[in-house]
Amino acid sequence: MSNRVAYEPLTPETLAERLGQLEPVVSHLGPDYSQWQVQEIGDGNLNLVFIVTGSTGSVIVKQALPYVRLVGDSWPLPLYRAYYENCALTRQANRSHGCVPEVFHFDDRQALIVMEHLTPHVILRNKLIMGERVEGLGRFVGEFCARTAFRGSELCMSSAAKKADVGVFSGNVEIPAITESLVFTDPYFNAEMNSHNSLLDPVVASLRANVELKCRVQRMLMKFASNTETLLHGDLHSGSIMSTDRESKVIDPEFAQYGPMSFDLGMVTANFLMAYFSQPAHRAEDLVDYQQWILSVIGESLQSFRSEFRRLWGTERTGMLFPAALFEHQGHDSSPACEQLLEEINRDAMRFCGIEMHRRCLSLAHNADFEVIEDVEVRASLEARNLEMGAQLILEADRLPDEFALISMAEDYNQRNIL
Ligand code: SR1
Ligand code: MG
Repeated sequence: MSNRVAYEPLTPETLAERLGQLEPVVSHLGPDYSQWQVQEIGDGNLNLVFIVTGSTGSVIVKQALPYVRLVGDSWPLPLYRAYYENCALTRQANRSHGCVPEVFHFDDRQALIVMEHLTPHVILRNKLIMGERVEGLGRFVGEFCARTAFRGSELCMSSAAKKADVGVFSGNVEIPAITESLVFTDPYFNAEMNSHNSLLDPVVASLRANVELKCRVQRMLMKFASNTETLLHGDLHSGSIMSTDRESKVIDPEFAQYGPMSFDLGMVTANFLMAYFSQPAHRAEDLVDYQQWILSVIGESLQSFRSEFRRLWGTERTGMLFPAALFEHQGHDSSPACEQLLEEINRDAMRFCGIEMHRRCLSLAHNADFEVIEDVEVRASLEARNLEMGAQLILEADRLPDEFALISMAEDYNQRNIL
């Protein structure tokens, strides 16, 4: 498909003919495009996603739509977001090798990315709802977050290269605006696109009446919007991770933007906590052990983040920040500075975590962990634990020294009868 052809959404009927001459696609699927099988699998909020299978393999074709799919064409969204997603995939592939799908082809005009079909991987959120374990998950997540955070920052990059890249991503304004409102603002008032389980009304009213909480969240929004420490994935939840029983990959960085190093870590931790709190509705057998396993994933991801960050600090600190010239070359140990930074990242991650726990129950785009629970009373009792723990994380993150404290807080809320 030529870059000169005007944008047109693909369909299962037109895809093979439109992509049938593209060498990077043909080389994966085989030349006879009349034999390709095309299946639209997009169940996300924004895009078209197809699995295309030919005689010699399969690929994923992802195409942006000019509107928010979840809402419809009343909410337009620029096609150029596919360009930023492609930029993010390229950078993540370099910074965290083997952790994201390989890109085979990008078409700017068609807002289309052809990439590796991860198989037999499935969306991690579905595995968590089914009670399936993934070997090495915590370590994978922690290392991915540490490598992308560190290597995308001026701890590693030159000032000029990093600032040029901030410039590249600065054209992407609508996508951050979605997060700014849906994540940080809408949950805390009666916004138009919000919805929540009405049995949660008293809990929600108390959150929305808490001015200290709203101020703290707005302070975190200020960091999110103004701090350009590193290139974020921007939407790292369990629907943005695909896993087998022993391997994981991160997908869908269409919300990539420059932001604070703590953001991705906080978001993904929130999604593990929501998986944890929702479990009593998903299983009776193996409940205790499975919940413990999720907590161990949280613990391992936070520990792995720290240990990988420290390793990179020691081996790849080649950027403008904390240069060896100021520390090691003067005979001064820089590790206390690294520890201080890690403490700050952990504190902010816990606050972002609490905010994500709120938004997934209160604003647009709830998560399936709770949404698939049919009994609204059961669902409300589990969501209430999640909402209240989220508030404590936002307000008291500075009293939470490490993952052990986080895990015992989660165990405590998991026993509470709030409603
Ligand atoms: C309108 S987009 C809603 C949500 O979907 C994405 O996955 C992001 O989480 C976004 O906030
Ligand atoms: Mg997504």
